[in-house]
Amino acid sequence: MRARIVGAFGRNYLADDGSAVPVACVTRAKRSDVVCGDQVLLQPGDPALILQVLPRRNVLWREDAWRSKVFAANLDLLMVVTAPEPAPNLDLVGRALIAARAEGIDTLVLLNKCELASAAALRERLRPLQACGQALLELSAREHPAQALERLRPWLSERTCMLIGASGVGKSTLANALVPGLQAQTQALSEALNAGRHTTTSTRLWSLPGFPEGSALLDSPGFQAFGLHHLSLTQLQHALPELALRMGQCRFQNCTHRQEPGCVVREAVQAGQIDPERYALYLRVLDELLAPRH
Ligand SMILES: Nc1nc2c(ncn2[C@@H]2O[C@H](COP(=O)(O)OP(=O)(O)OP(=O)(O)O)[C@@H](O)[C@H]2O)c(=O)[nH]1
Ligand SMILES: [Mg+2]
Ligand SMILES: [Zn+2]
Repeated sequence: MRARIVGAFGRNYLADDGSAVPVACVTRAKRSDVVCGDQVLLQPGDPALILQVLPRRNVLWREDAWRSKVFAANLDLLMVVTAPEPAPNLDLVGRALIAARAEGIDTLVLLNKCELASAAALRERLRPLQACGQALLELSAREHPAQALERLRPWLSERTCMLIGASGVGKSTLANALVPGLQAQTQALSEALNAGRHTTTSTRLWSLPGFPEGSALLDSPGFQAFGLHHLSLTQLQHALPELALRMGQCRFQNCTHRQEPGCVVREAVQAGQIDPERYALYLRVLDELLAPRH
């Protein structure tokens, strides 16, 4: 029996096999990296047993010096959510975008809480990303949920779309605007685990009501770190649009854009054509790639 994983809680999973209610299932092994979005083969039972994970189209993951973590698989769109409050972390935003682009997953940046006066500063900081072609939408998930839905509609149709971002940026508020009733289903669990806080503790996949068949949304817990140790230098350079645009133009074919002579990337930084904050992000990730593994 074929099914799609829609919830992951340690060894316990929920899978959608086309019936009205998701089925509970487990893996045979104690540890596994089955994730939301995975297509699996199930052996019916109570709980059902995950026999096999079918080949993935793509997989979103992060890796630091000590461990790696898979977020989700088989995505069409990664929506990286940011907001003026709590204090935005553009390093995390940039890293999530790099991870998605390296896997060939389409990306969209969402500036949520756009009704706040403090959104102006964030809007300015995001301009360099837009200038090199990054798609970006402004929303107010809490104040204007219907408008948020209409702005996102063309992006979500017949795709599997994931919300990712720091804790408190409004991912679940937005998910609830897109999938009414979702809050009631997740809140009880979250409150039980977090003594009343609404923070999301596990990734869930929901089909989008009022959208064509095959439109799905994933909400995920906020994250604080996003290591990119697993990327190759070429993957990193292709995943940053500012660098990809200038591919092959430096004097040296294998230029790392750090201190080689005749480097068009450093020239562009000095000329103000590449944002210094984005170049600094590149250098930080580059240091991680080149660092020894443990
Ligand atoms: N002002 C304003 N507040 C918002 C908006 N959207 C969400 N919030 C508030 O931001 C806070 C955090 O929202 P959540 O949706 O729980 O954030 P989250 O990203 O899911 O957080 P985690 O689950 O911890 O990762 C809540 O108090 C929301 O009411 C918005 O558009 N404007
Ligand atoms: Mg949440
Ligand atoms: Zn260079």
